[in-house]
Amino acid sequence: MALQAASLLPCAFSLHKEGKSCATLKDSSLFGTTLSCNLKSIFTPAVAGNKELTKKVAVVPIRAQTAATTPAITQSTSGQKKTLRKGNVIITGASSGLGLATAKAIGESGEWHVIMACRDFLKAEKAAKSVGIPKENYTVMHLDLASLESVRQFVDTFRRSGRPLDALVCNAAVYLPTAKEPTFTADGFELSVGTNHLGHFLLSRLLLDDLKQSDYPQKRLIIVGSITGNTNTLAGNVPPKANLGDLRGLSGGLNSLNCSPMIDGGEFDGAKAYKDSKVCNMLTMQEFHRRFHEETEIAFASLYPGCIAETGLFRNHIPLFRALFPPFQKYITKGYVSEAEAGKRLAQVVRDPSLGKSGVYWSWNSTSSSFENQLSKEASDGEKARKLWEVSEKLVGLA
Ligand code: NDP
Ligand code: PMR
Repeated sequence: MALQAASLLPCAFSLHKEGKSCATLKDSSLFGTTLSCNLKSIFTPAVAGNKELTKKVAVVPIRAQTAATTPAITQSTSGQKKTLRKGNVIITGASSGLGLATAKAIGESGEWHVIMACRDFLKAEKAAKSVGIPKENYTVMHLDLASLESVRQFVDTFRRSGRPLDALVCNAAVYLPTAKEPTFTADGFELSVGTNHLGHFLLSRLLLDDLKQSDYPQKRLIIVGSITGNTNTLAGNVPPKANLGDLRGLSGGLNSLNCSPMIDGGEFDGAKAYKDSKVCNMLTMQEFHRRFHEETEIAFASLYPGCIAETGLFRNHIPLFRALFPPFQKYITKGYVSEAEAGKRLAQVVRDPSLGKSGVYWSWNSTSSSFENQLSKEASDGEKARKLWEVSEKLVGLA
């Protein structure tokens, strides 16, 4: 990440490579923040492992079929599994942005069936049609991550469909940077953490059993993270910074009644709540890896797909931000990626044999090569991941 961030440094910033390393960004009403940071300290902790992966997972021939019912497995003479069916992937929030672009990249191949898990059924159907995913390659299923009941219903509906589950992509998110007051999920959790983390936590915990049962050669559970939750990067140092503290707000239920709506117990801040939720996403992926990878052979992964500056994620930001954010990312930070490119990147994490390593936070360099990135201290804190897991289990009714 450090390398990536360093290569993205805006030329307009005052940057001294030697002596006092310091980049100062003047306050900008466009981006609503003043950032004065010591680049050396930001970049030093992160060592970008910008290298091609060496571990190759056995590539297994997959022949497309139109129906995905009972899997047909045969054993080859070499002892390798062969499957004759399509893979099945659930993608949450596939009605726009990254989720839709990923559904398109995967759904048009003919080798996968995409279950688009979306809160707005009609919007998702129209979106799938508008990007031209062949209708035999996708199914829209209703899922509102801001309701634990809806998550449970979704899992039931999916199981009734009779499809095996080979990959799950936790992609949906809300970002509420201009909210003055918190809003809440059906279960009374602050909306960003409730949707982005707790809804996905319950979903992935319930669907773990389904993934375990899959006979597909590569089983994957992917939780989308972000650079802005990682304080070992320049982007992650733009205030307000992610910080889960001792999880006292989360332990209290994030409901603003007898506790704070923020994970760390502080005052409500919509932008921080989103970044905190991304830290939760990245910690959850690692805790899944620690608890289940060896036993299940499922690969757990997270990623930062690049700055997809034109998606619906910024729908609640002020219009001036929405107008200037894409050129800022394209020409100043050079962190911009199109939805289509980001969708291809996430699709790689779903199905590319070379990205099958578990416990990895993937990123891409400027030539679109993937590399195993380094998470911030907090986003890789094993003890915090364990505590987050236990508190989240209680909140979603699993413990
Ligand atoms: P979008 O707003 O385009 O996509 C978010 C999706 O989440 C939408 O389909 C939305 O549904 C869905 N969603 C929101 N709330 C719920 C809910 N309660 N239940 C079910 N689905 C819901 O944003 P992006 O494509 O940018 O974001 C996708 C992921 O990428 C997020 O995890 C985000 O954190 C991550 N990301 C984005 C970056 C960027 O630069 N844009 C950078 C790094 C990571 P609907 O269409 O109905 O609104
Ligand atoms: Mg950021 C290396 C530079 C870099 C990158 C890759 C991003 C990505 N951002 C960078 C730098 C900066 N941003 C700088 C220097 C500033 C101050 C001017 C800045 C500001 C900024 C704002 C106000 N950036 C933002 C916002 C948002 O509201 C977005 C956000 O934080 O959403 C949570 C955002 C983002 N910047 C990114 C990315 C990927 C985002 C989008 C969201 C996300 O993390 O999912």
